[in-house]
Amino acid sequence: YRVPPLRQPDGRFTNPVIPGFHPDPSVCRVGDDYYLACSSFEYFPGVPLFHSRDLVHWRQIGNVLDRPDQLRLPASMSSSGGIYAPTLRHHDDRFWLIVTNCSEGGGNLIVTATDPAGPWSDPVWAPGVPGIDPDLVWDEDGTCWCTVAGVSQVRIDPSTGQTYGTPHRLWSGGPGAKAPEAPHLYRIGDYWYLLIAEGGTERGHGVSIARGRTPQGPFEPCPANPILTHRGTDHPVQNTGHADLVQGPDGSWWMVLLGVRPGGGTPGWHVLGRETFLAPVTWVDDWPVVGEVALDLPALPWPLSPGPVEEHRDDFELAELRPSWISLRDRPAEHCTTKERPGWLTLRARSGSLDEPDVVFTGRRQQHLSCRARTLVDAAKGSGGLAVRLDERHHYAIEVSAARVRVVARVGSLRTVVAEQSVPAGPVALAVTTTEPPSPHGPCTGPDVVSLGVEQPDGTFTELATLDGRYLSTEVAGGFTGRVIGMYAAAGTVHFDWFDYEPLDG
Ligand code: 6LW
Repeated sequence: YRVPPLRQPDGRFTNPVIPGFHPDPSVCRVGDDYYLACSSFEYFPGVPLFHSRDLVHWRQIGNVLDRPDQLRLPASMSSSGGIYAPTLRHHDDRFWLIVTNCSEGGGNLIVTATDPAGPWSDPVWAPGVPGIDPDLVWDEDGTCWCTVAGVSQVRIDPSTGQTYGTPHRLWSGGPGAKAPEAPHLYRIGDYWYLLIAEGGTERGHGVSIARGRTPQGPFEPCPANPILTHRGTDHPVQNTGHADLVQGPDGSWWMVLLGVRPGGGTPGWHVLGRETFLAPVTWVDDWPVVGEVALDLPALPWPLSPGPVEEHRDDFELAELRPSWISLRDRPAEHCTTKERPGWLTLRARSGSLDEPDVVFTGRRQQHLSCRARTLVDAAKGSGGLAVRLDERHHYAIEVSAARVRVVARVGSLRTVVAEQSVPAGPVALAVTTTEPPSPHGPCTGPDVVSLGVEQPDGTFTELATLDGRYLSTEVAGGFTGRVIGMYAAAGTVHFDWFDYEPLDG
């Protein structure tokens, strides 16, 4: 399923190419096909996997970690734990993905597949890998090197996870820059290139590069470092970093990277998480030069492959949920299933409210600044509803319980019922709309307005609350994720007949 990139009248495309909470992109090309993986943190299944033929239209074809024996996240885990920063590569007719499960009982793990849509193998654990953001690269004689944030490196047998020797420091990035991380190593022409992110994943984020004659270095930093950063600028895309390189169908070079789109005046709040952008790369004196991370990409000189567009409505008629659905922490059938009441999604509560890190919640990433989500909920045997979730401490929800509907807002340590009214017995249609505020300038304007309400049986909408979206932004909440809009069960068993997600901004 894919969200179409916006196409301008002159044929240009809109960045981000994968909107919404899709950070830490890692890309690989196999013939005419491109595959891209992202981080997924506290959600299950983990590591969304996308396919493209043109680098701008990406369709999610699965999730790499979609079985409990590949991904276990502890009940005590808080948001922004879990799965960080994969590297996806193709070698020896197989896809290899290495990633860190940062929660208790986790570590670095490697999975492989012949078809990236799955199934992926059981994990091989690599306890000798000395950090997060692991990268895999093979040199000419088949030796595999694993490079991690820091930046250090160890030799590894990726089929067993066994490492050899002591980790060896390769580079610490630019002088004074914090958090050298997200390394990727490539053999391009006569050099080995070590691409990293530095400056932290917030406004100071950037991309730097060094080159050497062997994968173990020594590495010479590029005199133009950082080769990409938007720090200190008023560019509409901020926090640019955590990149990976790939060649386009015509042999030109491109970078995928994460960036955010802050809105709402100064200082700016981003609400969709870190998104995947595309930028052109040229080479000067054997160093990469990154073009603008433009909101409008130039028309591309190769054929485009748009593919099918995601339907707005999911009727829950299929036995398996679409790959874009993500559940908090896990998805056992006793808590989340379409098989109990055919044509409905059934959620059975386990731990109460959205304030809990393991509330039963299944949603999809908010991918548009303006959008509308609706669902028809039958809460005759429980309570639950529709939520915009950033984390367990930041969410707005509209909940049905005992023929009453309530809007609940949680912001940090504050929790309040904002509105409440009775509803007729029977299923209730709930709706959430996010829209950009009328005036995007001035310090008092938030990035968006979130309105929550109910639809009456005659189709008219009753708005119960309108809330400032800034409190569900990463600048307020911190963390590494973005908004997810979805259904949850706070008590008992709750059924959802359908769920609509409709972009309103294009
Ligand atoms: C990731 C690090 C980063 O491990 O954020 O932006 C961390 N970069 O490389 C979590 O996504």
